Amino acid sequence: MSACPIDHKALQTTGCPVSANAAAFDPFTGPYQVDPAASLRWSRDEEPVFFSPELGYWVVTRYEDVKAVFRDNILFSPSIALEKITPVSEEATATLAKYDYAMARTMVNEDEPAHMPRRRVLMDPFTPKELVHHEPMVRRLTREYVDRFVETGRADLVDEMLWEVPLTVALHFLGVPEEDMDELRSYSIAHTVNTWGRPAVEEQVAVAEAVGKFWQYAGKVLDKMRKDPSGHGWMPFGIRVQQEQPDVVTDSYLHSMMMAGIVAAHETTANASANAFRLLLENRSVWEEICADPSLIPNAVEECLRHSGSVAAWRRLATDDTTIGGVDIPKGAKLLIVTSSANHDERHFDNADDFDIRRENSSDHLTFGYGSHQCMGKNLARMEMQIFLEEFTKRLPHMELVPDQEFTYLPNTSFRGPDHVLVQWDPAKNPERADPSILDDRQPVKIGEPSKTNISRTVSVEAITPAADGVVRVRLSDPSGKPLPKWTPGSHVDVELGDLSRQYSLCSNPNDLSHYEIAVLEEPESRGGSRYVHRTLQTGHTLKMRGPRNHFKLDPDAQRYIFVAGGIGITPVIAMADHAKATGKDYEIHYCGRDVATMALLDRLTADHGDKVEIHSSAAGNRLDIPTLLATPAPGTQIYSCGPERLLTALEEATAHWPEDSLHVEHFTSNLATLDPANEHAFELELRDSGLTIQVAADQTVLDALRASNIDIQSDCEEGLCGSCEAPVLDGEVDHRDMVLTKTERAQNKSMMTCCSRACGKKLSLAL
Ligand code: FMN
Repeated sequence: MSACPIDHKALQTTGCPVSANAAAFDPFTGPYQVDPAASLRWSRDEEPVFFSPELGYWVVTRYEDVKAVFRDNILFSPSIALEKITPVSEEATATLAKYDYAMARTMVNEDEPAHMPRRRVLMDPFTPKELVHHEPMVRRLTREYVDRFVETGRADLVDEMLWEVPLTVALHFLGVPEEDMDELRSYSIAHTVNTWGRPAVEEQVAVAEAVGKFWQYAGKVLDKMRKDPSGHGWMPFGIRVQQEQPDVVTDSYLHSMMMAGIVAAHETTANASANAFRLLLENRSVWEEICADPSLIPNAVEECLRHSGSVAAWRRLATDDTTIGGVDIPKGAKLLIVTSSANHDERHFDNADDFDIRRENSSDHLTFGYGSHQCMGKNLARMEMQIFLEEFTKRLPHMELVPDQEFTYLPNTSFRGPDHVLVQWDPAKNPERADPSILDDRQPVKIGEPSKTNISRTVSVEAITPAADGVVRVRLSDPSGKPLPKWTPGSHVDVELGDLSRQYSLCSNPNDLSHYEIAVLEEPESRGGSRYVHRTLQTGHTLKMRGPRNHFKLDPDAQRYIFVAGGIGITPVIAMADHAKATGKDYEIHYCGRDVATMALLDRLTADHGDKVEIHSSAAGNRLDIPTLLATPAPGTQIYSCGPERLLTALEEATAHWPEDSLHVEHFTSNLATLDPANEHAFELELRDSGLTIQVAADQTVLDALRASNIDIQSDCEEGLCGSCEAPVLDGEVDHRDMVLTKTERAQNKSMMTCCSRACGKKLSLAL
């Protein structure tokens, strides 16, 4: 038990200000071991940063605070990340010494300025282009292990597969020769207990023995590799780098790196996979969904990592007096940053306790850490988990958890996964018995963060009805009658039409989730999407749909709204007007079109909004006089418009003298030209949170350059329309080319759309 670090004299309080909950916090037993996120809900709500006298650590539990600690690796040193959380007995220390155990700093716990130069030179084998080469090995191992038990009807997924495959993958990735794999495998577990657990005194010596042997054996294997470092794998790569840059990658560094690399790649993935299977099988309908549609697997993996990650908490040391979430933290304070709690923070994840594989921001989870120390192997782990799930959903979709089993966990603060996951199935129902060709199906692995493009749901076309000349209304619903996700006015969905993906605004009633409605205009110059809706799509068909997403949100605080729609741009506007009416707001609608026969939703608009609507048809000669409408700025009034470019430009001009950001527009089309390297210049991208500087070539987008460097960033339309790939800008002038940011947002230069915008000058700095 550590002394309370609070200076009571200075505070002039009597008693210790550690709250009862904080005093009772014990990460080694009870609720934290059962469910760390749930056990700290009180903290997220009431005391997000607290001192634990039991642990001697300050505990940080909210998303933004945990991320802020990860972001600053100088103020919050990683040096204690691998420190033994329970002091080691003298006997155990002597045992480790017997083996010359000299685990030094590794990537995980190394301070600057040493850390980043090493990380940079050792990163290459982890980039997507290199990882692709490991995919066949992961597939082969997964297939072999499942083959062993697929006909038996019962297995312990951990003992029979999930423990060994990630370890073997890790050993292959490191380049360890096959003949040395078995021995290294046997030592690996001891390390976790040694570092993160609370072994009893008598256990400590046994653990130290195994750790010492692990250390020695790793040294032997390394020596062998040194004799011929030409092979694939991270260690031979490291040895080659060492030959060129011996000051950056030292001898002792390689030895520590080998041992830490095995642990880092092995247990995290084994535990994460075990957690994922438990979670998915406990949520049977989700399991069935991914069996039916394996394209959902990449995001399901991400949501499993968020909801039930294998790294429950991590550690940092405050190198100066500071504050976290408004709480004073003294220099020298040790911090337990509880990523599993951050991942369930309602302030960042809506309905955070729900397990939702279509969640758009699942991949914001902090299970891999964040910033300059983010897990280098994250994409290898993602690949393994995707392949495991693909194999099981294909071969054992009928597998279920053995009922009433009790899940146990190795008591430790940081690594979390069940010791056993028992499953059973009827081998007579194995799909491969009836159709062995299913074994040949391959789901593409998504290396890197899954983009939103993967998160789709199937919807049925309930009805297609004419809505005006050239416009149809399409009614969509869930095939099993489940309610569709909630949405807000201004939202759109992305719909797959043949090989194309197109966005359509929702124009039905957001309170009725039994169906969605969209209205689609057949474009005379259609690239295929709207033509497909009009000519191929039929009632009873199913479609893949993603979203809803909203980049055209109604400001709930506006006193008054002016809605201006041009043609098919009425779709988001009508939903906004419905909302304004329902919430008793003052509003007016101006609906402009060529002639009334082509104007969709007119009946509904006039029926529901009566005298609030003005129809402007050029055929009837009553065009909207925009300059007159907007002649007098009205503070508190917000203008929302969607329609053809010339309408939006006219509105922009007419509101130049209005308060900033009075006008909100949504573009249906992009006028983004394709990237022409002859007219572009290369520039440098500084990624401050990651401590990296990368180059963006003239023929490359910022998004491409980020992906190639293993930076997680989402994207969807990749033509500057949807806003998914936004990144925060710290420095440098952005050449904005998107259709999403407002003029003020552009001028503020605080964010950019990485799919299309570039640097005006030679350099941009981003908060990534
Ligand atoms: N087109 C429509 O006909 N109705 C809509 O409600 C609609 N909403 C859109 C919402 C957003 C956010 C965006 C970016 C576009 C929207 N579009 C809408 C345009 C379509 O996505 C698509 O570009 C159009 O149907 C033409 O596609 P095509 O050239 O493949 O036929």
